[in-house]
Amino acid sequence: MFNKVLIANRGEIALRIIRTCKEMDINTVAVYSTADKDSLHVRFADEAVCIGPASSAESYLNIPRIMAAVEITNADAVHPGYGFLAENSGFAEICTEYGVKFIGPSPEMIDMMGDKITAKETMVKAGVPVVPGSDGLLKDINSGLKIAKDIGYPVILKATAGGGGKGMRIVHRPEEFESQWNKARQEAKASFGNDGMYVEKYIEEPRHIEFQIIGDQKGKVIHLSERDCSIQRRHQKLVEECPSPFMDSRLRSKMGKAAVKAGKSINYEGVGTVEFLVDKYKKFYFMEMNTRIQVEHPVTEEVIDHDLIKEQIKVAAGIPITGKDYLPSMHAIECRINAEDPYNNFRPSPGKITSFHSPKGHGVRVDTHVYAGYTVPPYYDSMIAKLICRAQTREECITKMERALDEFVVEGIKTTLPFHKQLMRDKSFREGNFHTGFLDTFELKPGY
Ligand code: MV4
Repeated sequence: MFNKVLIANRGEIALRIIRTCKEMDINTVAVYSTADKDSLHVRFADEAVCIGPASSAESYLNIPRIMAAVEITNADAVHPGYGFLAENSGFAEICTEYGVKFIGPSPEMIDMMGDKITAKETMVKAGVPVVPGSDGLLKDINSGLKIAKDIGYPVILKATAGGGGKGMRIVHRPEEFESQWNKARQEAKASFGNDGMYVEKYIEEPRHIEFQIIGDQKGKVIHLSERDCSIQRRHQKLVEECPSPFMDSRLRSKMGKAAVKAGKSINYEGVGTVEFLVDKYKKFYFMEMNTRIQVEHPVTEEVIDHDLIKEQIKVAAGIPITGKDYLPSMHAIECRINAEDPYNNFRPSPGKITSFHSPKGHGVRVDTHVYAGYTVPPYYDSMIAKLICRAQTREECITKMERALDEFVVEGIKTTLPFHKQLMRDKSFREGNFHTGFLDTFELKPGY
């Protein structure tokens, strides 16, 4: 097992990783920017190294500074968390060159899944269902138009370097193709420096259902059930849950097998997420694979009752997986509490938290790095807490979430708490009747 893990991240996930390391008797090193000097991850780690000023580029994204912290503290592993350098293959490679374990998959695996066309081609070869569309990169606009005609409109143009919605355009009619093609390419070029595009049949009103997988160094891969992440706004997830209200045991078995097949075909090592689109006929299609621990991992932890960070560290240290696929034995829902004003287009609302009281009680979990008196800096993402509830049934889980949201007090800044309170009372949400476009027509009313 590792002796000392450096956590190349901040906020709640840095704290989350430190907690598990403590329980595993592993020493921890926090790195922090000057803006985070009062953060709990700095206080709770065994050692802490300041790596630069507030800007991410000069701190949490700065590989030479992080490697300097690795060197002076003599850490033998690096946990990247999510975001920042978690899917940066160059960082994974440099860690390996330094002789420290990058807790995650190999650089090659990160690159293979980071390029969406390569990822899709790999899944086709493995026999995982994908959305009908172009075979690889589109050579020019005319080949795109021809494929669109063959598969039928609407279609969706996607950037191979994309993900998370950037460089993506829906095309409803052939007349729109050229303008959407130009817009998508421009956006991809500006965002990723790569304007390679592919085209797919557009799946209308899909669910986003992802499977958690874990692979060990011996080639064993298992799945740990799904998470429904259809409640999103502008490609930012706000609520995740397991089981998906859309799931049945037959579909779970089929999708779980496909997710494991996806992982096995590439000899996947570490925790990963296989994202699928599921249409109204319950047909499912591979969308993307994430090669990191995700924000919403606690939902899975609550329903299978295992510490995913611990399992992730164990496989990184070469310990084989012993169990088999895990099925949910409870219901769990996570609400992301962001420092944003839901009444003003979810505008960021950084600043000093003057009072903070987090909900407690049976089946209630809060993952957070903030406290009364803490100042939310404006430089990083706006999530300040994750509220996770679990209960025997979805009904009870929603009821518990309503109770917990009512107990949650955050003063001094605006938060997404009112949004979640209204969502939990929404008829369609309660009936499990929603898809990825659900929030496009959701109107926040005053009084929450
Ligand atoms: C799609 C799609 C419909 N059809 N692909 C959004 C981000 C990126 N991961 C892929 N995305 C989508 N791909 C086809 N062929 C709809 C979306 C999509 C979406 C997917 C998951 C969650 C929220 C979404 C919101 C809008 C569009």
